[in-house]
Amino acid sequence: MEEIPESHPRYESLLQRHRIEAGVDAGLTSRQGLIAQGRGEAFDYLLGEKTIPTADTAARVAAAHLLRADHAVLSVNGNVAALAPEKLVTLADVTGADLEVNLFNRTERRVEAIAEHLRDHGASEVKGLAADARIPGLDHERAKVDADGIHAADVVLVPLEDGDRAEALGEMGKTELVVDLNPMSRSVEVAAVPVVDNVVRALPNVTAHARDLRETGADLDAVVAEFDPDEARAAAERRIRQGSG
Ligand code: PTJ
Repeated sequence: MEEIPESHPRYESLLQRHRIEAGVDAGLTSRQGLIAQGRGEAFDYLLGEKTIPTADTAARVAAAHLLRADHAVLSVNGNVAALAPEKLVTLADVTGADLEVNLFNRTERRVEAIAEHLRDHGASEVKGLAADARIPGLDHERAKVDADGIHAADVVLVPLEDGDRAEALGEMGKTELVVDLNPMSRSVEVAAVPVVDNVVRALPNVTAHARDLRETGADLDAVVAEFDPDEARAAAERRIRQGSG
């Protein structure tokens, strides 16, 4: 990245690509993660590479859910670990949520590398290594979770993934907060709170809202009750299809 000046119009996007490439080289990110990043980039381009107003509202509602949860967990895959490790750790600190590595292309080596990467960025505890419980109804590696982590959580934040685990977690009665740039993805469709935004913008935004909600003593139940996820999804789709919404 040294040769690309910060003034380059695509600097942020190129930086994210670089982080994903470095994540693959470091054994954090799967090679499929490169493809997922390309898909995300295309949606981000269409969204104007900025947080649209309804994504900001959803980020505030996600913060309210994390703050009022009995037990919240931030699920971590190889892409978000490469893109935003310090942002995950800060969000977990501010909201009291646990961090748990949960992978689609799971290998023990990659789980351990991601946990270590998060600890290098300040995480005190990272779950996901025990994998001593299963999400019912899923027959792939993402079903493996910690009994005292995602399995026991009432609120789970799920950044960028495909949708079958999102659906299965919903069936377990958990509240799901999803961050994904594709408003038509299955995980966004089933989320209680769909944040249609790039994780690199959404995570610090949720953190900022959590700090603000706490400092102002906001009524968290009211923030949650007023939110309409269908409207958030529709607004993001309008923005992509028509450039407005
Ligand atoms: O690390 P693993 O093994 O758990 O695998 C992770 C990936 C991402 C490879 C796996 O979950 C996967 O294949 O996901 P999909 O089906 O490609 O879905 C990824 C979704 O994330 C797509 O809807 C993308 O639009 C979206 N996306 C990609 N990059 C970002 C993003 N959403 C938010 N922020 C991004 N930076």
